[in-house]
Amino acid sequence: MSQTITPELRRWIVEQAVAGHTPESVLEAMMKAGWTEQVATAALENTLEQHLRERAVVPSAAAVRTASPGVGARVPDLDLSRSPRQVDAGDRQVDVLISLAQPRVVVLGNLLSAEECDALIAAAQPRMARSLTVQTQTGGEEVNPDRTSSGMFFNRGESELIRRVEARIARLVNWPLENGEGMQVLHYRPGAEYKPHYDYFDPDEPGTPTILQRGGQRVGTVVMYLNEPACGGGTTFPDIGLEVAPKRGNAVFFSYDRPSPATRTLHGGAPVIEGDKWVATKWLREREFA
Ligand code: PD2
Ligand code: ZN
Repeated sequence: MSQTITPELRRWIVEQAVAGHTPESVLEAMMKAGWTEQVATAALENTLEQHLRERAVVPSAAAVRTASPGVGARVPDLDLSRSPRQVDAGDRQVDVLISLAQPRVVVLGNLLSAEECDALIAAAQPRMARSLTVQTQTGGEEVNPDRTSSGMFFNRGESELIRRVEARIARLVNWPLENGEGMQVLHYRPGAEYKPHYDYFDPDEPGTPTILQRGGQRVGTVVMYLNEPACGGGTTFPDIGLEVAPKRGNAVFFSYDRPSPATRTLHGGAPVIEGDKWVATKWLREREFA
């Protein structure tokens, strides 16, 4: 005898489970209704497993919106109360070159030494591939035509150098090291650019709930310049008319308390006109990025 598991039957099984009936009693009821034990058991297991998977994995878009950080949410930030000129980042005094309140953008000098920049490029070079961006349609990754650079990700804490830079950034912006994604290195050749975008994940994209399961939203970015292209390659913030010069060892930090264009954190990598450009980006999440 062939018995079909209809959507109505699935719904009924889930309702029984939610109402607190034991699987044994649901099985008994199904067998009374004419189901063979073997088929009823399979239908029950399959339906309840699927229900638990769906419930556990992906929250609804509305739930994601409610769970997103909002206006005034705590975000990474530098403490400039002691000095508007320098910040103690633990193992290094970092220069503050420009500090903007809204949007929160801080241009930093001397975040990395020349040796650290060179060592990051050397460690990244053998692992470079055409850059992927997180695909918010699906939660996967894909080659993005707006990003003509090549790139790689370091694993968090993977070497002494990476640990040192990660600890420095965590101290600098007062944000737990565990909330940082693995550092990304990008390499732009002449003509390559990164068109203006937001670094947060768009809550309206279907893949975003899956992405947010690991650490929540992005709430801050640190772009570090590892070398100096001969011409072009600044980091632009079109909404506020700011362009940050790519100077070796310098960096730009910005934060965003909600995943909205109202943060005015639209930014891009202007085309490199001559020479190469190397940057390292650290994205900071709301919670531990495990
Ligand atoms: O390389 C840049 O200047 C740049 C610009 C915009 C990097 C990023 N975004 C990024 O890595 O998110
Ligand atoms: Zn960006």
